[in-house]
Amino acid sequence: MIRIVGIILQFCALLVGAQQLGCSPQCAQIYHISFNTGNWHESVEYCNRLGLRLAVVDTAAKHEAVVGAAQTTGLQSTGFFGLWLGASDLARTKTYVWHSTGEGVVFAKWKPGEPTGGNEHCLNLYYWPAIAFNWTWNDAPCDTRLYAVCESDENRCIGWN
Ligand SMILES: [Ca+2]
Repeated sequence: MIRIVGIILQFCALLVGAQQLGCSPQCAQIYHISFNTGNWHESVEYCNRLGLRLAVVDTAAKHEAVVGAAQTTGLQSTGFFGLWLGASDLARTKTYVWHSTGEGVVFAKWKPGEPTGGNEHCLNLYYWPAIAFNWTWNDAPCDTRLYAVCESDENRCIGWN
C-alpha cells in the first residue's frame, strides 16, 4: 500500500514538474464566440452542435471572463457588440432561468432599468456605449441577431496553447 502511494506521489511530482517547465498545454480558451450572428434559439443550437452550451454566467468572475473573451474578438470597435447568454424568461415571464441547468438567474449584471420586459425574453450582453450599455445585460426580443457565447457544460477548457 505504501509503495502504491509512493508511486502516485512520484507521478504527481512529475506532472507538476512538467507544468513548471511548460511541457503541458495551458488553457487558452474557456469560451467560444460564434463567427456569425443568429437569433437566441439558433445560438442555443449552434453551441449544442459544437458539444457546448450557451454560456451560463452565474458569477461575477464568469461575467468578467465572458467580457474578456468578447473583447479579444475586437468586434466592439464598431461601437456595438451584442452576445446571447444562456438564459430566458420564455417559460415564465419575468423569471429568468439558465436554459441548460434549470437554475434561476441570481447573479446578474443588468444595466439599470433592465430587464424591460414586453416582447423581450432572451438574455444578452451588450457593449453599446451610445445607449449606456458597457458590457451589461439586457433582455432583447429572441429573434434579434447577435453572436453566441458558448462554453463546455462544466466551464472547462476548450482551447489550449
Ligand atoms: Ca431590454
